[in-house]
Amino acid sequence: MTFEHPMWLPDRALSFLTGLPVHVAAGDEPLLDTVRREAERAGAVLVDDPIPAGGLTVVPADAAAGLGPEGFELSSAGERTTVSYGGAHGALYGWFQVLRDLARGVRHDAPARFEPAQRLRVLDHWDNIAVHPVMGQVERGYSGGSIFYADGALRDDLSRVERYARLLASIGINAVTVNNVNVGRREARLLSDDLGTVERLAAVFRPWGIRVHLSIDFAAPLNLGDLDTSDPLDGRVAQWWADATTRVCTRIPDFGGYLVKADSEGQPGPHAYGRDHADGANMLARALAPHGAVVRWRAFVYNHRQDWRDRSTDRARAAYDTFVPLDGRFDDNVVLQVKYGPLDFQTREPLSPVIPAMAQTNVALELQVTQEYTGQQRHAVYLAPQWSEILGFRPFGEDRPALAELVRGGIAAVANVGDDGFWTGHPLAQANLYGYGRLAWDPTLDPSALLDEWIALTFGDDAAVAAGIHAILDDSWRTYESYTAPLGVGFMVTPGSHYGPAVDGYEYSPWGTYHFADRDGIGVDRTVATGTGYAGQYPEPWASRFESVDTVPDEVLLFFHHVPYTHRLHSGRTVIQHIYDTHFAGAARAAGMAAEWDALRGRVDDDVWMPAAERFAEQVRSATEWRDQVNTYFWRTSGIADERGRTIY
Ligand code: GCW
Repeated sequence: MTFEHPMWLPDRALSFLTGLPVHVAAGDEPLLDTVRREAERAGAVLVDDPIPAGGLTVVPADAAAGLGPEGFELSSAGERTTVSYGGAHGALYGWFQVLRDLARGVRHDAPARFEPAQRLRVLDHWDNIAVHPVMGQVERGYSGGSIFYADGALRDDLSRVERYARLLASIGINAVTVNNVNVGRREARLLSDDLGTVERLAAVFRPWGIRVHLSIDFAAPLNLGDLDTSDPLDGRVAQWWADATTRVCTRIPDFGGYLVKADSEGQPGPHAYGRDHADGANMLARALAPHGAVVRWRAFVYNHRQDWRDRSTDRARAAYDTFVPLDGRFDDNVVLQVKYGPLDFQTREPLSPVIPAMAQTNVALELQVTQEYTGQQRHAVYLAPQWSEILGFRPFGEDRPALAELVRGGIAAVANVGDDGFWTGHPLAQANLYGYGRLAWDPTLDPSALLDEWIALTFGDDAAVAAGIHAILDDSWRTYESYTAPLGVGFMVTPGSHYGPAVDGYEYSPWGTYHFADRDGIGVDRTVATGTGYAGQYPEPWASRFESVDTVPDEVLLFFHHVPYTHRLHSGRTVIQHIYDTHFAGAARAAGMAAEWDALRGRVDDDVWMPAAERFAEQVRSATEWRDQVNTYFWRTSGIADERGRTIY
């Protein structure tokens, strides 16, 4: 590969520091060395004592300031800016905050305090070492191959991984999982004879304050050929994991922990031995605890072999039914990792009821930065507004805590980076990685302001470019929603690839994702009164709000209710007219976005403009296809014409 885009950290961001005196407190913490190297790279003048009157000073904060190990305070007085850090991680994060501020002309005359809301801010890579016959090198990856692995092994040259680590540190990410949660036989060996791969990756991430995590095969004691069982309550199995974990942590003392997809979509788990998820998770947790590491156990568990004729099973209920009875049984270093919605990373879902229900468990929220169901990095879809809505949702009512305050186990997301020259396929998909890191640090940040921050750091200060890209991306998630599955009904994608429309693609499948459209109406009755009872998994006031068609928010109406096409939304439109109107408007808006990008030709570098322009053309084609298939399907099914007489096929 010849071309590599610098993302939001081009060297011009550093040039603000060229020639400036920088003082970094004495101390041999490796992360302070990283800050010193950053300063040298910027061409700053490193000075010891005395602390210079101008420039930048990076020093430990007074204990009285009460900063955590990753926190820092910034203040400017005259020509001097001071970073006071709680621990060396804070020094590194403070450094990058200074870069952001300098690039954007922000000053903190009154001291500003920065502290991450979550201790764990992790990106999970679904990268395989051996190329998977269907999923390829990266499962649900839309940015080329893996940045870690090629030709069946770890890459020899890890310099790109190092640049990636720096980018992640600059947005506050402090952990990375280096392999897919679907663990193949080859990848299972990362725990045994190929531990050297993990060790090398950990060495690259370490100077950037990033701990490495590993997805493990729950049946490894069996599959790696050492035992005839992987029963978590069998003493030999527990000992096997304790030994394996000690080996890992001896070679990687700052090892972060295991990520486990168990008894889910064919992955092995404790159920084979009649054990439950707490038995499985605690067994691993006990192996990890002496080393200060965690096990993240995924709550994405459901029956993926459902008979579509079976109306008594509701996939949306599965995680709650499985895990809530286990609340209180998980060890302290177990983190239950829950996808934001009860189904699967759809463009619009109600928030998973598991999160508010498990008060005695460390729950982590799982988001998807890779755009599996949101345009696969061919459509420009800025997801920070979705995440911000999720994080700000108040499950117990308006005057009670937001979701971000209920989550104590951290924030995780599936990564969107590969070996492609832009890192993220679509050049504008970089905004999602940036937005994720910043929101994981501070969930109260405004996504629209974050977008401007990212644009300024990435594209410089041409006001027309800034305004143009802002206009394209700011509302792009809602635009995508408007030309795809309507009103929270979900899953109208092509089976397998999950790209492009197939209204009935999953209707008669075993995956439990149905919309039940017929000539009279559409949607899934998940009420307590007449449906699957899912609405009752929420606390009040939401259980009642979702239960009634009168109070359910329009955007999730069809997730909770089966209604006639003539049902009138709060917006005043009927469901059928809403489908037509949003699909015409959405496809038109996609064309508008492409035109706005066109207008930036010559203002944005050609090597960025061109590949994005190709993707905008694909987005317009695909949005038109979505519009026509969805509108045609519902016109033919309902027989109700568009009030405005537009073309439907
Ligand atoms: O979203 C679905 C994906 C699978 C994925 C699974 C999961 C890793 O289609 O490819 O498998 O979720 O989250 O485990």
